[in-house]
Amino acid sequence: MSGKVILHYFNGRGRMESIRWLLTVAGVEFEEQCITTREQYEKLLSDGSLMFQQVPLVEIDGMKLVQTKAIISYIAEKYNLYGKDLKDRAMINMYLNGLMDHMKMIMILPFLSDVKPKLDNIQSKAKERYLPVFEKALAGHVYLVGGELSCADVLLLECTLMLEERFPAILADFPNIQSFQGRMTQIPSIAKFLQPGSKRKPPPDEVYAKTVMEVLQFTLSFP
Ligand code: GSN
Repeated sequence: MSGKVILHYFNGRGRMESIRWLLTVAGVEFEEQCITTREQYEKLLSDGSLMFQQVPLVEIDGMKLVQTKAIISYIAEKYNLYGKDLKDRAMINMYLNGLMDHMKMIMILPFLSDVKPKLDNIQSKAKERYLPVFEKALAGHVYLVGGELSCADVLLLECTLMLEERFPAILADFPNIQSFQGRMTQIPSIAKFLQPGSKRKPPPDEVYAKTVMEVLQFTLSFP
C-alpha cells in the first residue's frame, strides 16, 4: 500500500463528500478511484477491502478504513480538527451526527421517484430542527466548539451549501449561519475547493444515481 490517500467511491458526493471536504481543509492531497462498474465493486469485495461490504473506503496510513464516521474521526483527530479535550469532542460529535443525519435526508433524493414530500420534510426539518441549533451555537462565536476550527464547522458549511442548492433562501432567518458561511468560505483551502475544477463533486445527477444503483444492484442501504 502506498503512502497516498486513496478514496474508493462513486464519482459523486454521497457519503464520501464530507471526507473530501475534511481532507481538503486539512491540506491532505488525495486520489480517487471512482467505482463505475459492478466489476470494480466486486473486486473490492473479493480482495477483502470492504469490512462490511460497503463503501466509502479510504486507504490512509497503511489502513483500509470504512464507515464514514470512523473515517471522519480519524482524519479530524490526526489533523487537529477535533477540539481540545473530551468535552469539546463530545459536542463536536453531537453536531457531526446531527449534520450527517440531515445530509443523509438530502443524499437519498436522487434515488427516489417522488421527491416532493421528502423535500417539504427536509425544508421544515432544516428550519425547525437543525439550523436553529447552529444559529444558537454560533451567536457570538466564530466556530461551533471551543473557539477553534473543527470538523463540525466543515460539515456545517457543507450541509448549509447543500441546503441552499435546494432552497436558495433557506438561511434568510439565520444571520449567524450566514456570517459563518462568509468567514468559512474565505479560508484559502475552502475558497479553492469551491472553485470550478476542484475535487468537490457537483450535485448528483441521473448518471450518478443510475451508476450507484447498477453497481450495488439495487441493494442500496442507508442505515
Ligand atoms: O456510514 C457508512 O459508511 C456506513 N454506515 C454505510 C455505508 C453504506 O451504506 N454504503 C452504501 C453505498 S451508498 N452510501 O454511501 C453501500 O455500500 N451499500 C451496499 C450495501 O450492500 O449495503
